[in-house]
Amino acid sequence: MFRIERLTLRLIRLPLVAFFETSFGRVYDKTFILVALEGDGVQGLGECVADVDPYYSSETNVAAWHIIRDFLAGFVLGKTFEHPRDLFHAMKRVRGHHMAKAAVEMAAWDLAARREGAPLSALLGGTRTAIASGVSIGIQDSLDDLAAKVRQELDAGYRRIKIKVKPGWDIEAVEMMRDRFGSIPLMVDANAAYTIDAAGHLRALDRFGLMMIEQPLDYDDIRDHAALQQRLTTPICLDESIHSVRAAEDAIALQACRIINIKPGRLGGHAESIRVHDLCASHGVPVWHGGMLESGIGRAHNIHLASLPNFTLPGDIAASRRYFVPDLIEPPIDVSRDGLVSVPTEPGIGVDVDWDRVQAATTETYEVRA
Ligand code: OSB
Ligand code: MG
Repeated sequence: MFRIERLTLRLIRLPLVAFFETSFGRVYDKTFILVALEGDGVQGLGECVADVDPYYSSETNVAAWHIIRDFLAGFVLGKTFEHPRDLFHAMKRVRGHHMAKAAVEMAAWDLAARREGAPLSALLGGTRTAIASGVSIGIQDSLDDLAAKVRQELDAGYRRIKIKVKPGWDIEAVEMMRDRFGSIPLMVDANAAYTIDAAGHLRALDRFGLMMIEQPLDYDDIRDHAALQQRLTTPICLDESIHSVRAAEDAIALQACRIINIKPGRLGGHAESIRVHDLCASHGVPVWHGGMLESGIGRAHNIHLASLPNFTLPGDIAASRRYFVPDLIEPPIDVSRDGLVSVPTEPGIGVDVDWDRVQAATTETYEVRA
């Protein structure tokens, strides 16, 4: 049981170590909202994964700021909760805005875990002490640049390579990868860059033995993915389309995918993510944890969630140094030579925030008390 007495929003901007390009564009830095909730003398943190633009999802930082400040704050401030899993329901009157809700809900999980002196993974039902780590490599200027990046990540020990694809940067890129790197665990992510008319073209990927193709078709589509999966031997993994437990149920029922990517921001927080995780487990559908270029704070949340048993495939949870140097946490998150990231054992998310760095990177602040 805990009471939420204060909510603080910070808008933070950090330069990325290297640009990141997907089928919807290239980014050089990351702007996000850090949510802090305080109650019973304890603070919990959540990181909002909305972007500056509504390209991956319809949410943006500006929209999330508005939704949290003007609506969600009122549903949680001054309220006492039995358990952090109750927050998603408490914010139910607001339709959608899962990234905004998740940032608040996840801060409450951190707060509750710290209050109990337990690591977040224990509260979430995690069973692993370390998680298997993979990398997501963006579209590069040339195939040689891509090969150099892949070499570097394989040498670092990562257990799976994902490359971003789009029309014009797909078959040749995968072919180059197989030629140069052989049978490494490899997958592609299209971020909704194709339509069902490209089914014949995408079938050319089947001969490369990819682990999966992530979100080839539209961001809210289930039906065309089901039609496409019928025509591909490569398993489809859905990311953008799985915005709720119901969407996951629909996708499984319609056989629109064989694997699901879980991102708590997209689903509305840890509790909804656990529901999707459990649903998938009951249907024999493996899941893995996605990434949204999080700082060490959001990354720590992801690590704890990925310690649940049905996260059987390596996730997009890599070392801090791939994203931000310095990160907002000290020490940063690291990966072992054999591609594992340890689950923190200290209370809550279990990482130490460098508040001077947070302060230096903050461009706007808002605070409200119960
Ligand atoms: O589709 O998984 C995605 C980053 C931003 C938005 C969407 C996606 C991604 C990634 C990066 O693939 C994963 C990471 O390294 O954090
Ligand atoms: Mg994706």
